[in-house]
Amino acid sequence: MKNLFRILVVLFATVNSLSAQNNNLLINAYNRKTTSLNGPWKYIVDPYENGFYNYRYEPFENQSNPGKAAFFTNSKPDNKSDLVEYDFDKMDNILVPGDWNTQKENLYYYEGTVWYKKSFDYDLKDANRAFAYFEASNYQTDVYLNGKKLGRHVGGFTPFNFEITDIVKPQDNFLVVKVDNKRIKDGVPTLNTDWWNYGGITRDIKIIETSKNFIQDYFIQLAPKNNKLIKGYAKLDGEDIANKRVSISIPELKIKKEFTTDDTGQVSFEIDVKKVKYWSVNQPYLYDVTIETAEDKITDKIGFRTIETSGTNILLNGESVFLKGISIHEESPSRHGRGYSKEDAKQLLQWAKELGCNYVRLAHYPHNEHMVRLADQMGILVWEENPVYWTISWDNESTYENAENQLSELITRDKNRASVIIWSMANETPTSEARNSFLNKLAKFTRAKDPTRLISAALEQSSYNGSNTIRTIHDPFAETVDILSFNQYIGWYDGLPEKCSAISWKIDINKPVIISEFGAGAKYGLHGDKEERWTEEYQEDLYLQTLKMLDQIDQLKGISPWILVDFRSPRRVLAEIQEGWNRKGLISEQGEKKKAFFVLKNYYDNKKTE
Ligand code: GCB
Repeated sequence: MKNLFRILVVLFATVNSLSAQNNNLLINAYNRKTTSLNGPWKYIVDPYENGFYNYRYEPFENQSNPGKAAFFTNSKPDNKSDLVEYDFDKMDNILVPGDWNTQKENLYYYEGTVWYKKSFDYDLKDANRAFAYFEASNYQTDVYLNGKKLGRHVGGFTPFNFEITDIVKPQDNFLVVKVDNKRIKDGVPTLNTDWWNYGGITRDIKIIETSKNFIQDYFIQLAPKNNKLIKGYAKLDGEDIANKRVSISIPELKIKKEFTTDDTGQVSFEIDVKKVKYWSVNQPYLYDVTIETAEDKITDKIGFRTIETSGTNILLNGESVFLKGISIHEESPSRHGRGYSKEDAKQLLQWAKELGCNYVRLAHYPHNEHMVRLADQMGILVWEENPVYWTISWDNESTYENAENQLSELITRDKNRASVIIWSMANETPTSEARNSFLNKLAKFTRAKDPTRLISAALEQSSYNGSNTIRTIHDPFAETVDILSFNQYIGWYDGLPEKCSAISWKIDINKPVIISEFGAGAKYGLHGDKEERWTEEYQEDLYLQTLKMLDQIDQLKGISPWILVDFRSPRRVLAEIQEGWNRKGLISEQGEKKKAFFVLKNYYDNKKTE
């Protein structure tokens, strides 16, 4: 009986410990009333999770009285005899945002739990509500305010928030955040990746203050295939949200429309527009848009464009476009750790522009929001990607839910960005029944959530009917995607660059093709002949040969070679060359441009956009 009671308590606590689900995510954190919690935080490294479990490995938070041993209680001894075996305030500081790996030498390879603590005062207006908003932390995050659990979030690259209205006090709050970046087989991504598994609160954290009933989410974009109609919705959150007036205004278009919410606090709308300056690469025009209720008002800058495919063409505002792209990892060019700032984003996107790009592939997971907001301003088209990479546990239902949740959070965050044109479901996922149905389900979910954008995935190529020189795409998921994208490494993992001239492509599917990756490793400053691995000349030759080969593909509508900048990867261990870096960058981590950069730039300068 006692045991049954204990099981019930544990069950209740588990169900009750809310996970952050994207359906309460506040969008447009940039234009709300916020207080930053960035800066120095106290931290405790806890590989055995002493602060989370008791000695029987039961989570303290599931116990009716966790006692002082649980780190989230942030306890101090009551008197000189009292035993408390930790003290956040005596610990060292770590900066938030920021990965721990590149801030602390002894945490460079660390994968496990670190506890963060920040004390703060907060003056919440009586009539208002407050939320702790995380732009991202990797990978599993448990959040506690003043000793109470706010919830858990799983996934390293998307935002989440928890309401703190009833817990936050004018003084002496302590926010304790447990971040665990252990790789797990059933996770998304799974155990193996070719990038650094940076741990920590890697992006901004802030308190967002709202009115009691506020505008939580909205979608304001042109309807698919109709450039004269804005279609969308707005969603309120609160206890009194039914039957409320919501106005949408775009002063420059002389639009001011009012709508009334339904029982769930939502409005769906259609607004006719006539003379729109369409957002494009050459004219990335953004309109000031205001969404307003009696209690709340939020503004955004939104561009209007259509994106669709027709046969083998990609049409931006009805005109065919060739995507001159580059793949990018989210690494800071100055700090050589996980990127998070506007300056990081600016440097990466400026390099892409310098290369002649009109398009970037943000690989292999959602990047920070600065990237897409800047892309909106700079006129750069964007491919965004879910971290379904290589061999996820396709059969595991909770792995699917996790993947869907991460993608859903990304779409929720970025669905008003004109620059974003493609949602990528996955990267290099070997075909199988389970994988095909996983990806099809994900694509169906994505189309329902956002019918305005294109769906793709970086697929794999294969030989045509066993021929070594004829290549094709043989993947059932090719039927589902709008754009047929695939990675190929002929000349690097598959022969030498000269092999490209022997290859021909036979792709029978009537869709636009994007080569989502090709590339070769080169150490900046290492010179030799073009057959010598790791030299700039080898990489340069591979680009020359590959571009010539790819130009033979009739449906070719874009490329995003691998990759803009050398990036950290623990897989890359070759002494003197790699030293923990994937060297396929066109630019070294020190910002030096390799010869291949200029080959690609020259190709783009001479390539017609349409
Ligand atoms: C790939 C992967 C990418 C790797 C790259 C490489 O196909 O998609 O994540 O970093 O190859 O360098 O091998």
